[in-house]
Amino acid sequence: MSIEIHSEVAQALAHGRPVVALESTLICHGLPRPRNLDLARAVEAAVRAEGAVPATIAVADGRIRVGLDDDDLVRLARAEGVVKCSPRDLAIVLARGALGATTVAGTIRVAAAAGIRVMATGGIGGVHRGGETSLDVSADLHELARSGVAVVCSGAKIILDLPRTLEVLESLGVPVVAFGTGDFPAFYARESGLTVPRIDDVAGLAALLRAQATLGWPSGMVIANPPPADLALPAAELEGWIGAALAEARTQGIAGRDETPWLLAELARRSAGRTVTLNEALVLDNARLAARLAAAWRLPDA
Ligand code: PSU
Ligand code: MN
Repeated sequence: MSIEIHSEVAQALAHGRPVVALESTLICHGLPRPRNLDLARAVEAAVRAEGAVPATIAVADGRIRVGLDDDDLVRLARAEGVVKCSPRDLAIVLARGALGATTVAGTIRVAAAAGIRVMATGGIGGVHRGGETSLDVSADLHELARSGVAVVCSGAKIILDLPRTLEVLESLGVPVVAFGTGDFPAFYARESGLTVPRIDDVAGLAALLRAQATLGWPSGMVIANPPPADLALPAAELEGWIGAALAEARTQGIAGRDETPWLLAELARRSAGRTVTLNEALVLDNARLAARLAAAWRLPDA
C-alpha cells in the first residue's frame, strides 16, 4: 500500500478521536525558510492544544505519508526542489521516490482515502485572474467536489478571480460558508464583497458537516474563516501590489503551478514581510478552528 498512516493518526481514527489533515505545499512553497519549519511545528502544536491529532500529508521515500514525525517536517522544510503535488503529480512523485508536498487538492484526496474529514490551510486555490482564457483553475476546486473533506481556510487567495472562483464552486456543487461573517474572506483581506451563507459557531459548522455526511454525496466543503483583524490587510492596498506582481509574472513568463508560489513571494517582498506574518497567523487560527470542528462534528445535535 503506498499510503502510510502514522500510528498515532491510525489509532485516533480507529477510536473516533478528532484528526485534522494539514498540507505541506504551504510549508515547502508558500512560506520562506526558515520560518516555514517554525510554522509547520506551531500548526501541529495548535491542533494538539485543541485536543486533536495533526496529520500533515506529504510524499517521501516512495510512500504517501499521513502524519509526519518532527524529522520529516525538518527534512521537508529544508529540502530544495520538493515537488508541488496536485493529484495528477502523486503517482509520478511516488514512482520516482522523490519528496513531494501536497496542495489542498492533493491533501484532501489522500485525507479522504485515509478517512479524515477535516483539513486546515491558509487559502484555497481557485480560478486565476485571466483564467477564462488560460483555463488555469486550481485542482483544489475539482477535488473539493469529490473528496468529502471540510477545508477550513481564510477563503480563496486574493491573487485569484474570486467571483469566478465562487461560480465554479457552485457549478461543482461545493457548499461554501463563512464563519462569523456573510462576506467571503479573501485570504489576506477580511472581505471580498461576495456574499456567502454565514455560520456563527462551531456547533453550527458541525451540524453542517453532519447534514452533508447524511446526504451521502461525495463533495467536501469550504469553511471560510476571516483572517485575524489585527493583521489583515486592506484589499485596496493589496490590489496595488497584486496588479504589479501579476504584470511582472506575465513579463517573466511565470505560469502554471509556479504562479501561486511566485506571487505569494512577490507580495511578501512588496509588503515588507507583512503578508508572511499574516499568513502564519491565519493558518494557525484556521488550524485551531479545524481542530474544534473535528472534535464537534461527531457529537449529536444539541
Ligand atoms: N494556503 C497558503 N499558502 C499556500 C497554499 C495555501 O496560505 O501556499 C497552497 C495550497 O497548497 C493550495 C495551493 O492548494 O496554494 C494553490 O495552488 P494552485 O493555485 O497552483 O492550485
Ligand atoms: Mn494552477
